[in-house]
Amino acid sequence: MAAVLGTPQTPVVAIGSAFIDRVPPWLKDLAISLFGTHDKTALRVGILIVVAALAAVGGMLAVRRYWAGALITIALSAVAVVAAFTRADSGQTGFLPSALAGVAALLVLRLFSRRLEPLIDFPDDGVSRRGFLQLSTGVALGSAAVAVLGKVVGGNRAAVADARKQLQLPQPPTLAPPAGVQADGAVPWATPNADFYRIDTALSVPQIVPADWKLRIHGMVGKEIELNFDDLLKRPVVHKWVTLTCVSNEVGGDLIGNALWSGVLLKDLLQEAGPAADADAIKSTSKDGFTAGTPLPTLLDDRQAMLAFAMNGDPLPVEHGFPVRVVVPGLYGYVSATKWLVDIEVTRFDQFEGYWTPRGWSALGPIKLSSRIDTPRGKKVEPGQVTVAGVAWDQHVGVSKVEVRVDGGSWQQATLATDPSIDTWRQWHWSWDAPRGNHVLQVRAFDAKGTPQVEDSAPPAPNGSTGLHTVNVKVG
Ligand SMILES: Nc1nc2c(c(=O)[nH]1)N[C@H]1C(S)=C(S)[C@@H](COP(=O)(O)O)O[C@H]1N2
Ligand SMILES: [Mo]
Repeated sequence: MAAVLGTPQTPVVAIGSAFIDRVPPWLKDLAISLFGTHDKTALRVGILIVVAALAAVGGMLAVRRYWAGALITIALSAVAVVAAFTRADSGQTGFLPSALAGVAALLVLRLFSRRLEPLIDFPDDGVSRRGFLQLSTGVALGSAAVAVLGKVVGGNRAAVADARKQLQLPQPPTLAPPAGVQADGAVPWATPNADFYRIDTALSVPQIVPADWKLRIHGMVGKEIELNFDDLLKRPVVHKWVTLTCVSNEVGGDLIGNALWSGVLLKDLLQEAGPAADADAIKSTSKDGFTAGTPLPTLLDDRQAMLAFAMNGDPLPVEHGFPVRVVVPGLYGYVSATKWLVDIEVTRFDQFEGYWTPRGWSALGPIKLSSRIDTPRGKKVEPGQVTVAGVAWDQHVGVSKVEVRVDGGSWQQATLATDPSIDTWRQWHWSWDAPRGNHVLQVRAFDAKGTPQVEDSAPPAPNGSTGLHTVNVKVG
């Protein structure tokens, strides 16, 4: 139904999205730590279970008292309709799937309760039984037909997938990682798109064909700019390795990935627009109403913040922001990396709040210096020479040293791999003469100025976790 109407707001998506907009930070963290990047699947399944249970109760009530079942049905669809109305990407018709689903449910309920009533009083009546079975089959076939129609008419998704496949984008000179960046035993220095962590509030991913994409840069500027996808591609293109990190990443976590991004410098576009002298931020907005507040200086300095359209040489995957997203080295994603970007307002931090700020997260989100052990992890190793390796990162500051210690002993210096710039993670390895027994490995990194990472444990909220990654290893 939602597909026929060309809106992402199916009843489950509407309720789920409104729910996501309202969860407190601790619940978001809990969901991510329980389900990882499958948190959205878990939410969908959860909503379906709750709705199915309520519908079953409604159905049972309706056999004897139609109005009681009808009331539950109306309440359920009302929740979905209200939820749909609160969504930025709802448009004029966003409430319709939920409303129509409610009407259909009422109709089915009415038909079923009529057929079931005689069956309860006369359980052996063959005619009533046949009637009931026919009705059940009819309703099942009808639902299946609507679902198939939805898939066929839901061409938006297919059209976007198709447009993405057809797209010819300027290619980087090479996709190969620079020499010497990979440490043996650490994760791949370049994260394949398919393995790149995904975090966003979008239960149904916004679908934008490049031909429809438009960006407006406005607000406190001398000259408003509006550009479409072709205009964007006509501008000088940069290719740059940047490591993206989520503020919700726990110590040792995997909400971090490194990719070769291709795009257009925000610095050039913003300078063309001419920000007012007292502007200090941009508010970037996505198609589905997510917003990020980013300090203007991080977009105007030499770090090459960009409007990215490609990731590791491919058009952005749809779930990573197709066709255009923001990438700002050094800042957590929630304050910078807006996917499905449609609007940039030049403004001041005292005039607005980004999506996560009123939900318990800091307005500013520079990435914190951190380090992680990738190997050995979770498996027994043989006594003798054991490779300990991992990654460390302090984007746009740089990592100068990494140390490892065993069982709380003295810190040992690890060997650093090279880094092409201060905007990517830096890999390291250390050779450990491992004795038999159970041991504890820890890692710490130092930034470019020689300052060590914060050892005290802090949770992700409000502005990023701290603490030492600690790994237990069984040797022998
Ligand atoms: N439209 C939109 N963009 C978004 C978000 C979002 O919820 N909606 N989440 C941000 C957050 S919190 C992070 S960490 C990065 C993650 O980008 P990725 O999914 O491509 O790894 O996207 C950012 N951009
Ligand atoms: Mo994030």
